[in-house]
Amino acid sequence: RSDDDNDTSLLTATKPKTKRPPLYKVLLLNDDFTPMEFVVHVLERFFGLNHAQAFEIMLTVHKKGLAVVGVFSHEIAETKVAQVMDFARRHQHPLQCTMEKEE
Ligand code: TYC
Repeated sequence: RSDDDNDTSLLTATKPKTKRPPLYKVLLLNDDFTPMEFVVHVLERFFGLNHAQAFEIMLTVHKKGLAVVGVFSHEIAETKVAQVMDFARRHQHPLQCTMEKEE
C-alpha cells in the first residue's frame, strides 16, 4: 500500500545487541608475612605461569602492593580466587586474592 511509505517504525528499529559477558581481573595483594616462595608457587600452580613469570608478578605485588594476575570470565575468576584463598588458609598464610570487574 502507498501508506507504507510513511511507516516510521522502520526508522526506530534498534541495533541488535551483541553484548559480551564482562571479564574480571584477579588481583593478588601484598602482606608482610606470606613467604615469597609460597606466592611464586601459587602463581605457578593456579595460574599456569612459568617460574620466571611467577617470580616477576610476585615481586610486582611485593613492591607495588598488588598486581593483576590474570583476566577471566566471572566463573573462572571466582574459582581461582577460591583456590588461592583455600590454599593460603590451609598453609596458614594471610595471602589475599580478590576479583574485580574489568571496565
Ligand atoms: N611481602 C612478602 C614478603 O616480604 C612477599 C609477598 C609477595 C606476599 C606477594 C604476598 O601477594 C604477595 N615475604
